[in-house]
Amino acid sequence: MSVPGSFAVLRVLWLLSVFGTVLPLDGGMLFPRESSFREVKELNGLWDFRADGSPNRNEGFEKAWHKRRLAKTGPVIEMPVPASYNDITQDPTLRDFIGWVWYDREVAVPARWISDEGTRVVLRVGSAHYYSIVWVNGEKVTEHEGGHLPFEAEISSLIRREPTKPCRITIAVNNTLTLETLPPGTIQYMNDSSRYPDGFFVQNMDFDFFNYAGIHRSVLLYTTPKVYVDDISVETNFMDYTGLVRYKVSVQGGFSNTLNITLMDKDGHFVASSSGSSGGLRVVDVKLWWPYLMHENPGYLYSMKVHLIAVSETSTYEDEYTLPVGIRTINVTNTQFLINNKPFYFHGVNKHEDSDIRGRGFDWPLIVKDFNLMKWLGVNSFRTSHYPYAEEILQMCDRHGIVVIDECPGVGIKDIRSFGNASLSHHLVVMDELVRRDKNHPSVVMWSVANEPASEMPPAEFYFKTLIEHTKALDQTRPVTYVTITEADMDKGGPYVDVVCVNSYFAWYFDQGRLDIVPLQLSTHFENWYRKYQRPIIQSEYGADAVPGLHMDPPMMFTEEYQNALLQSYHDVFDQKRNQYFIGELIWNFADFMTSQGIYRVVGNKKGIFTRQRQPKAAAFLLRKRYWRLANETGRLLPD
Ligand code: GCB
Repeated sequence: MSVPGSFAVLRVLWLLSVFGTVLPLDGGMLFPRESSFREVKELNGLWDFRADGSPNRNEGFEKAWHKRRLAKTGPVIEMPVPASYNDITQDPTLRDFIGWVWYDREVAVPARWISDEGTRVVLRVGSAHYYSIVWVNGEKVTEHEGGHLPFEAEISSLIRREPTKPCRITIAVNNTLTLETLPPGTIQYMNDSSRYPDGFFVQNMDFDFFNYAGIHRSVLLYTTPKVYVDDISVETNFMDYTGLVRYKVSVQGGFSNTLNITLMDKDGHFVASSSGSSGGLRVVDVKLWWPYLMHENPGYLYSMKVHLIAVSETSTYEDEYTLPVGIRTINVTNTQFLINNKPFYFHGVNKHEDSDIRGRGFDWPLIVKDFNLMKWLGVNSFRTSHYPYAEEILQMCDRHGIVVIDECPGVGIKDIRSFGNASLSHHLVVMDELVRRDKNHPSVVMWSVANEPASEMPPAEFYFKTLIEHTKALDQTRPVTYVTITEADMDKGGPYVDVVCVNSYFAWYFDQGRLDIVPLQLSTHFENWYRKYQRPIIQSEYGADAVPGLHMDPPMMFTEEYQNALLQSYHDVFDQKRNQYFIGELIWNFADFMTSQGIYRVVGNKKGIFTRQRQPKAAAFLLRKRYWRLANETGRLLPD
């Protein structure tokens, strides 16, 4: 993240220096894209489905449900994929189900994919929550721990074994959270037989959103040639009017090969080319990637075409993958967040992947609506609270110039037993998977390794130091943070983060109804953080629940007036600190969202400025006015 000196020096140093993104995982996880040499077949739609309601939730394994069609082993219902299964039926036991659920369907695989030995066929699940096991024709092909991130398995040889049969895909998914999952949870058995039936248990969690489960993103089959482009990493930089794209390509499948790299502009015109598995592309008259409202042409993307030819004694393999590339830099000083060396002020939102009926299931109409609402509001950024969002969402951010703080599912780490080695190892793997998936998105400007962990606990310091250092080693081009709420963090995690992201709920969880204390408490809070760490600060959450249509003046908690007044009292302090070290504000939350049932939530969390159905509350109009004003005051390109 160094600010460049002279272009020639920069170029040499930059090309010689160790590539900033080091990935310990086997293999890449490129988003499946069609090209002249790759095909994609979506397996979305209706799958057969059954929840394993047996007392130990293990009947499916005991009776090997994956060996036959699910419908042959018992009753099934139709289940849409992608979607959470929880809100699809009228059955409360399925909504609140804990344990294994089973999906299956048959697929007709194109004959050429089977007959052509030079074609690899890969089965990919965009995400399933939480633990998944996948079988093809009764044979296990992969398993994966963790929701929100993709996993895949090559199934070419398997489907060639019985070429005339349809291919049967079975996926078992378990949503149980334990002390070592991410997020963590505990299963509690209620053993008092005078109050609970035999075997009664509950899932406890320390986070504030419904633990939606099922196959949440697309299931795909895609092909590559036998020798193929497995992964691409790009890092970008610029000096004056010249951009640089440094790339690294990894090829799998053996054989000597030739790689040709071509960079094209948005109109498809040639810009630069190179060859070999790593190198640099020089872009004359570069068009930088700028955030929305910071430039008249935000989200500019080049296309980097990677073309592979591999020759063996008997065959020639050809592959092509085109990656969108935005050229931009990120730097952090003691007081500023710089994009392309200009100060960037985050005026944005926190979101959830959450909606009626679908739960956390991928849904294009919802995604496009949310982008339209964000642009209407004047939002230039969001945090993927509290887990990685779908890749298609990040691609939209790249195209529209919406800046992203990319958060892993490290939320609700509150129990001391969740700071052990097993938890840490898994958390490190999740960061590996997240960086591997999202490293090439220009919109992603910072990694968030956790939200509000119990950092006052003794093992937390080692845990977060390790996690943050690991993430910085994975990607030296982006800052790293974890989102904090407690003052205790000032002594613990603070030294390791590049940017202090702090949540607070003054006049809500504390000093309830006392809006008059916000200015004093908030400004003391900021001053303390800054004095201690000299790092820029983002208000990464603040807000108040408002039940839509509930009014009271003078304002009272839960009314639209109170939500507005609370936001306003925060804004006054933000404006005082904005020209010092305060670099951004992200409202909690963009929209109302579902939570577990409890006395603090009235059918979900109502801190949205939009309802769950995406209709505005009064706060949406307040925020819209503010964000457009901020865009005018902070977003203009400063003169060179
Ligand atoms: C927080 C959490 C978020 C909650 C929010 C709230 O601090 O990070 O997950 O939903 O507060 O509304 O309490």
